[in-house]
Amino acid sequence: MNKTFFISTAIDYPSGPPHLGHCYEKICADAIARWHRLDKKVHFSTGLDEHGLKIQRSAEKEKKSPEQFVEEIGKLFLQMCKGYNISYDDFIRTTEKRHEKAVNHILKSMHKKGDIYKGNYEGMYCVECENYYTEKDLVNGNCPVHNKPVEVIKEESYFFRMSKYQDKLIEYIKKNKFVLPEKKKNEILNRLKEPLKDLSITRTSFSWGIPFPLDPKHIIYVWGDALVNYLTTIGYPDNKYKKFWPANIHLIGSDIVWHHAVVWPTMLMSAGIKPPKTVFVHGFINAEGGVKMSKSLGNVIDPLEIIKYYPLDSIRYFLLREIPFGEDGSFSEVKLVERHNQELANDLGNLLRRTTVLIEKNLGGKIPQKGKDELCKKLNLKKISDHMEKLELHNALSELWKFINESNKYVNDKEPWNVKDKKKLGDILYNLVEALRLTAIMLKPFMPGTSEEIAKQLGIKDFEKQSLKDMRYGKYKYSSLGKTKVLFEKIEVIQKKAKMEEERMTEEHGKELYMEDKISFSEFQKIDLRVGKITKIQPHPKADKLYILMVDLGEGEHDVQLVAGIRQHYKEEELLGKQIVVVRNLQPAVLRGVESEGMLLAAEFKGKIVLISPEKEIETGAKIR
Ligand code: ME8
Repeated sequence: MNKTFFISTAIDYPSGPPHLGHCYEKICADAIARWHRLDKKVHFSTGLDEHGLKIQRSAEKEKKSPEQFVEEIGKLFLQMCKGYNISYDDFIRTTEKRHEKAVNHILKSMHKKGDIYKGNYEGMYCVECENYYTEKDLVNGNCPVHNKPVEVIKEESYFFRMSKYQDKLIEYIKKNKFVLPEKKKNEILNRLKEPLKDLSITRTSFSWGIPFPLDPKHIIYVWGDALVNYLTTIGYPDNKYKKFWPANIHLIGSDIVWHHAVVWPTMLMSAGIKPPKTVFVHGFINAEGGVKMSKSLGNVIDPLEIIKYYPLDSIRYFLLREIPFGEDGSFSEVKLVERHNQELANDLGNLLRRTTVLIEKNLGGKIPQKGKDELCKKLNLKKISDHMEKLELHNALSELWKFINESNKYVNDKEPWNVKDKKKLGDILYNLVEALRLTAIMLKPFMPGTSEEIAKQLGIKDFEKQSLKDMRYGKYKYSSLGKTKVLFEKIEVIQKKAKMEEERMTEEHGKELYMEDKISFSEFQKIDLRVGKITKIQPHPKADKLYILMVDLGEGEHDVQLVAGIRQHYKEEELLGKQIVVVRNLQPAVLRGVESEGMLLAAEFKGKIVLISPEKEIETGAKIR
């Protein structure tokens, strides 16, 4: 195995717990890494992007140091990787010393090239995406990605002469399969029709980052720090990094293409390092019904939660098979259960079960001798490999399932239960065992646990060593079956999670009696009521009954804006710091030109208005039940 392959995921912001989008990216990268491990030496990196203002502010809100904050949230990301069988070779954190060394080294190389100069930055910044914006980029004055107000920054800064590399970059993008899928490449080339601006790469107004080596009162811009992780993980600046560089694939989501397709390769060009071979942009995972996951809608899917309800490999299989790789998709429990029951329990599970039961019953568990290949020749390995090369993971799986279904058809056609001739029966069963072994090798990237379980039941020793070279009929010498059992139990209840939730509610709140004019408890539960703390008050410029309030709901990154008609009942100083009750999941509304992201609760009697507050101080964001 002299060939090498390096794949990375983005490194996640540990500003809150991981969501299914983070998990999806890692599962896809894991499948690709495991595929290439079948015939190459692979380095697969993932990790955490721990610096920057977004993290600093999230920590402040929790009254924790950034170090303590990232340590705690970081554990959840590690737990997710373990739970989903993510076979990373390195989990890199940008607060590590080795990373600081790599960042300093590359920035010094860029400086030596004359590509870093001091200036003043004046412009807008969105902390949520840690990104600079110009007036032209904004949508209704807000960040185009998060639809939230941007901050105006004016500070001394060092700049990277990114503009110098515009032509070279365009040529590189045009000549290579650098940005994939094709439509993302075209989007970037379109944006590059405008002159490229130099990039502000240092900040002075906060401290949570790596000091800029040439002027330590500056902190390196979080992206200038984060992108370098791809070199740190393979040993840069030590020469050994060249074993895995240029990276084969940086796998990322669609909101960070610019950083990877423009900022990163130009930084590398400046430092005299080759750009990566491919930046592959996967799609976004939405919640049930295609709705974007968001904290305010309360529909963020927690990977550590769903794994309590569904088998790990069923979730992996569903995500890899259901969503065409490179396109957006939705998580749906109904579809997951359908695929689990049909493709995993019926197609694959029954194939194994039928085969092993027939061997146990007729041959006392002893696997017969090799006969004539009537089945394995139907497995189109070339097609699966081509799909994997083209990163069509969903098509690779669907091709494999064609073979699994061919194998089921073979059982039905041959009717081994009616075959009396021992030699003939042995030939059929051997062919099925071989078909299952080849299937298990092909499943290694996608469903590693299931693949091992099949091999165990077939009594295959050293299965971890089997790879593409073993994808030949008759290559393995069997003895007897291992312990056999059902591979996938069917999930009888669709939306198992919803069902379990219903059971929990009945347990806690009793069984409901139906009355026409009443709402059910679950209907009531849809209203997300939270305790919030008023952090800022402004009179509405166009309405003298209204205040514009900023309210901290304990969501870490930002306060929500409410417009409330209480100006004639409360003075500003009575409100500041007060805890109130907020309806968090109300559709946003615009009141006299100002957006309100929720509603506060108040009692009203004959024109008198009194705010509803918790009886005692409690953590902001506490749920009202
Ligand atoms: O962007 N579906 O971190 P991040 C699929 N620290 N993928 C999603 C997703 C969703 N709903 N939401 C986010 C950062 N992602 C930076 C990266 S790399 C040098 C620095 C993807 O935690 C997102 O596109 O916001 C990105 O690839 C990854 O999750 C981490 O996002």
